[in-house]
Amino acid sequence: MPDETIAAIATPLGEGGLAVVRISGRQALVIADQCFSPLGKSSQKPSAAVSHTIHYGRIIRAGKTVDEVLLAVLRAPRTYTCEDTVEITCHGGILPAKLVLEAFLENGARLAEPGEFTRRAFLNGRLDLAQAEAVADLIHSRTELALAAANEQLAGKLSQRINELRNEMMQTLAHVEAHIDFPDEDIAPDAREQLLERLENGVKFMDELLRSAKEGQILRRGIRAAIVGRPNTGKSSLLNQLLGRDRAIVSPIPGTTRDTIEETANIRGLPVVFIDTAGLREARDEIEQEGIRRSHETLARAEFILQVLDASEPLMEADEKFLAEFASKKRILVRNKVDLPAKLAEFRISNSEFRLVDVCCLNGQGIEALKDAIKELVWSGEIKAEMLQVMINSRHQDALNRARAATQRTIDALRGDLTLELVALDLRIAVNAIGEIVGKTATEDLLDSIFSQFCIGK
Ligand SMILES: Nc1nc2c(ncn2[C@@H]2O[C@H](COP(=O)(O)OP(=O)(O)OP(=O)(O)O)[C@@H](O)[C@H]2O)c(=O)[nH]1
Ligand SMILES: [Mg+2]
Repeated sequence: MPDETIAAIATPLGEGGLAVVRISGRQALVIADQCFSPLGKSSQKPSAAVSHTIHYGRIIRAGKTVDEVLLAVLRAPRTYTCEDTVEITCHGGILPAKLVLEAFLENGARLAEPGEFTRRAFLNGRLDLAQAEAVADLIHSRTELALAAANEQLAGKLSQRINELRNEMMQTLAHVEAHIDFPDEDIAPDAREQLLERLENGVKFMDELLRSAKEGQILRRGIRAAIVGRPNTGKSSLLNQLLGRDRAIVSPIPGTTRDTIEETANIRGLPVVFIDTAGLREARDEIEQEGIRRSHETLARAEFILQVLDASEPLMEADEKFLAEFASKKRILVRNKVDLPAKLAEFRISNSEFRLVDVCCLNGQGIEALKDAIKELVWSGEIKAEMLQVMINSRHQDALNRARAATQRTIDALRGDLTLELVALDLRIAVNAIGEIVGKTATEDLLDSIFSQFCIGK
């Protein structure tokens, strides 16, 4: 149990209606007593108050009133951190919250590090590591689907499966180790078969979890899509249509977009980061040259592309060049301006699969079909509720890959009749790697790297 009492502003810094300052630790109530002067009959000093009650009063600092506030008293262990906690709701705006925080710090609290409240929740056993990560996912989620997945993980769905897997592996390990202690008895052939079967089931289960990694990443950080094509084909108009607002400048002058423009849209529940780029052609000046260089860079980093063609113009040499050039990319061809007389003849692209969607970015025709096509390209098949229950992140993926490799080595060692010490060694590596996911085996460095990604006050 850490001794220090920590405090931080829990709301974003800026002007708003309300702000929340939070303090947690052994001295939380005592420190709050020093700063809080209750107003009205039913309000009390924090240390005299019953748990889970709210009190109206003033925060006093250096003899002066800082703000009128509501103060919530939350006594251990039924709190976020499992420690005594006080939450002050003061007026929004940077200064009131800052001064309330100052008052706490001057009376013995220490400024919390990013994620330190959640870290304490983890250290005090209220959340495991996968659940703590889900808190960050929840805060950062950009679509309802991502939120649903974060909520499932916070509720412990992933942890439950990981713990089951770990328990299975530990039992197997215990079995193997028992035989190391009694070297005279070798593992009987049928017992050996049972162990192998268990281990193989473990590998199968890990593979199942690993398959969710791609979807998990998409939901967490979104997927990047570059909008590319010749100048004036309607790339910026397409970006605006997909976002449902006028984000990028649109004009009939070719070469309007110079810099790349990046915005996230919710496409059928998936966060997609669209990047509008400068039209690709021989650059006319230095700025355009830089813009086109950035277009190519964006293209290289994108996970898929929307290649825009102008239906009112014949296929140009440049189009053909790009059609061939981007053949290795996942892509959707977007034939824009279908409201105008069609000049773009049917075309073929050798050795490349693609989808073609007709749209009109002036009136929005075809945009819904394009969204379906994007969803289908990114996430083939239905998005099922069960899938959201386990969406591993890249850290889990890394740990599972190590666990899988070690389990496979265990299987090979057991089959190859290697000494049981060697079998146990790899099996222990696997158990530890699985344990990392929920934090059963976690180093300080690992915790630092996870919690440093949190915001202050969480
Ligand atoms: N008729 C018609 N005009 C369109 C359509 N979509 C875009 N335009 C027009 O085409 C012109 C170019 O559109 P932009 O969106 O600026 O094209 P862009 O590809 O971003 O152009 P650059 O940034 O110069 O590369 C504008 O005048 C748009 O109004 C469409 O579906 N139909
Ligand atoms: Mg543009």
